Amino acid sequence: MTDRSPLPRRRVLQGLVGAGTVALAGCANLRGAVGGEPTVPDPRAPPEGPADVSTRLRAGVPDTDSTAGVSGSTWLYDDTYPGPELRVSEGDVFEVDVHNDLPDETTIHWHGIPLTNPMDGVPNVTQAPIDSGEAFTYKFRAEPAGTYFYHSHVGLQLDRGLFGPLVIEEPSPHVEYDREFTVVFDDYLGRTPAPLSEFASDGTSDGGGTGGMGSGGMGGGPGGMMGGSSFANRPPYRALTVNGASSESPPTFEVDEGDRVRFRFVNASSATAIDVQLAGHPLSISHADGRPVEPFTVDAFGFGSGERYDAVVEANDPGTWELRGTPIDGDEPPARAVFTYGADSTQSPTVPSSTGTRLSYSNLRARSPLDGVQGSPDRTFDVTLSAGDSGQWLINGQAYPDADPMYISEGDHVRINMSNRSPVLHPMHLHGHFFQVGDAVKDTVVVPGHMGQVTIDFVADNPGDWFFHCHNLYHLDAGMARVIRYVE
Ligand SMILES: [Cu+2]
Repeated sequence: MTDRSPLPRRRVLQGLVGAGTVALAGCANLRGAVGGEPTVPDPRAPPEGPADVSTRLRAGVPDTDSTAGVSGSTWLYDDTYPGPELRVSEGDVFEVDVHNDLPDETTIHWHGIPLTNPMDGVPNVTQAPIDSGEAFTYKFRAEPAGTYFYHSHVGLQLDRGLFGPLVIEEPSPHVEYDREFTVVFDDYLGRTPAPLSEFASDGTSDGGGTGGMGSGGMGGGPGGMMGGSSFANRPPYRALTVNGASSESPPTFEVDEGDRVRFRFVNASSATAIDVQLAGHPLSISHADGRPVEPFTVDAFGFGSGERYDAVVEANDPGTWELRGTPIDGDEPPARAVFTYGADSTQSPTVPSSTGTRLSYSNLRARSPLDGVQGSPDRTFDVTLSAGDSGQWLINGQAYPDADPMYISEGDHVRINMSNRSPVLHPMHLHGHFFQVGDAVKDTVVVPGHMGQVTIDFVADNPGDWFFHCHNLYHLDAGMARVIRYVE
């Protein structure tokens, strides 16, 4: 059975919950009738009636606490980094009261969950942003089961620390395990995020680094220099963290010999693809982006911002082992955690070897492939991902918001062929839908640099305006996004 095994998540501050009044912001219909625009169907309505599970989150600015490694530029949910893990059972109606104590407007996006459009949390696309001092109630049915995360979708707020894991528990997992841990990777900025052009001009060192995803991997390509700036891909990060801890103070996952341990890995970073490896232990990949796959055993996997993998590990070789998250496109020290059983947990952990098998998307076989994506698509979009001349990131030559919607209709089998004309990888994320990519079902997929090509297929079964974008926050902020709009 599962074990909620709370991690030693560092509570950076025991802050008081803000005492603001609850003012529910109305969720305006922002589509409206516009002359010349096609008619848009109504989105599905959020669930009615009482919620099965209710909680609240406070988005706020913690006091500066240098010992905890946060600065005034770090903004958090409930003063924790990452935000609190939310857990519900599959099928529950889940309600979250979000109180905005930030000096800026905000929203929350429930990454990967195909909920109703008004609850999707994209400012000025699915809802009016929540003003400073105001509140908004998100309500949705928690399905399907899986490992997800939630985060701000306003500007560069995600890179201030406004994210947390969300687990929807399945009633009967297809893999057996004795306990589980959620493992959230992040690139910790520790300063106020800004467009990459501003980092480039302030002379801070760091930046890209190089590093491929290796043969058979999913990413590929150097992650650094672009368009004359070494900061075109990612800002200068202070550290990579796992569950909020830097490599100097790694969290410890202590288990018993013989345990089968399920890890729920989340890449919540804003701009970093990460290679994950556990010394001495193969990883049996059981879920991709929350969706169950036929278990496939590898020594390592890479994942981009917004992707998740679950893996089961057998604790059958007592010792103290390092779980390592290495930046694929950065040169910060790896994020580290300690996995220990039947041994002295204070001894220096054995580090992963540099050799072994790596997961490729072609290894993933969804246990429940999508229905309705076989055969010829009803709509096909050929999408080119590229860099603009002055720091923008483009989809078919356009930088959002100066970009055309992609029109689809309910019931369509939609295909998007993506081709990457830039040298850096792009983790492309579709809101409101899972898509089929090869034999996998996912919501985020890495399109490798240097003419990497990826095709996704999905069924248009959730009317509304849905964001489709790069999950490198800095690429998103510089235009790499589109609205996919249902029309009649
Ligand atoms: Cu990108």
